[in-house]
Amino acid sequence: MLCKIVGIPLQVGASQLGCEMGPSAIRVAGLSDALRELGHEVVDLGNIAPPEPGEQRHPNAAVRALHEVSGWIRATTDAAFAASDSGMPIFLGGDHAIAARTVSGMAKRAAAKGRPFFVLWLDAHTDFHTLETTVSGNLHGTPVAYFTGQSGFEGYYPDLEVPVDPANLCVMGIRSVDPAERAAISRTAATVHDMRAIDEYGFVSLLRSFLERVERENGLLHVSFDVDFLDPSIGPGVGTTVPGGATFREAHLVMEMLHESGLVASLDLVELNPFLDERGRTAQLLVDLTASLMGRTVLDRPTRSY
Ligand code: NNH
Ligand code: MN
Ligand code: MN
Ligand code: MN
Repeated sequence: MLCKIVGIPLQVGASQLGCEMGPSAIRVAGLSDALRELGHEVVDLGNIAPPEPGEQRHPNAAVRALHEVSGWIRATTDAAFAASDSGMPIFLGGDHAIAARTVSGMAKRAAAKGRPFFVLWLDAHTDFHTLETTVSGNLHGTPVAYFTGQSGFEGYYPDLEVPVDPANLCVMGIRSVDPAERAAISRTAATVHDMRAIDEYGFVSLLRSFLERVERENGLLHVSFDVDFLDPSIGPGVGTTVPGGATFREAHLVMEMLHESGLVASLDLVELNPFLDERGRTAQLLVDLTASLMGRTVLDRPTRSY
């Protein structure tokens, strides 16, 4: 497989600065070599360039860094669409606001190929705020609402060419949802598995049903991996740690199942904050998890488990 690495060092969508170092840390932790060891071809396209400075205001006075975030995501969609012409793009964030447009760029690609498009969102948070409902004003809390076509982004974020059908969205790992997001996402057809559901049914059965659907419909799957999906004990390098996240083995199992499915078309690795990391261990774990997603196994597995 041809893997295309694209860095998007946006950090002002989060309150804690430092995500702009994320792409560098993931590169230093050895992403390209890990992929090459698995037999993949790797092209590192570098980082996309920052937008022109400027300012834009929103009636919700809490909203922070609107011009900068919308500038980055404007640039990102073209990069995502271009990178996905062949091979598998791996987008290195940067805070999660970049997914507003990695996802919509990939949705545009799927539409161009005439394939249905699905998103697996691995996160402690649903990121389903609009510009009106965000209370923190941190725009990394908005990408899912944007790319599923919720209203209120018009004139602020770039126009959405191909919205993602919420019915094709599966969110896993959830354990921190603000009241407005909770109300809004429950009005959609999105599948949302909070940690309670995962404790009760396990990742395997929940993920299996989603992957079976993607396969049945011949879909293209984008995976958006927020570091805070992980339990803070194994992934401390993130600004928004929430206790009770995926364990080391659960996270690897998710990635291994994704590999076996053969359905993943693109990946975001976001919210890594190297300033908060401990001797690079979170960056290293992201590289190892990506290796699992791209085919690293302990032993050969003749049959697939999902
Ligand atoms: N919902 C909160 C907010 O909007 C938290 C969002 N933070 C994240 N999302 N890290 O993944 O501020
Ligand atoms: Mn997120
Ligand atoms: Mn999160
Ligand atoms: Mn936040």
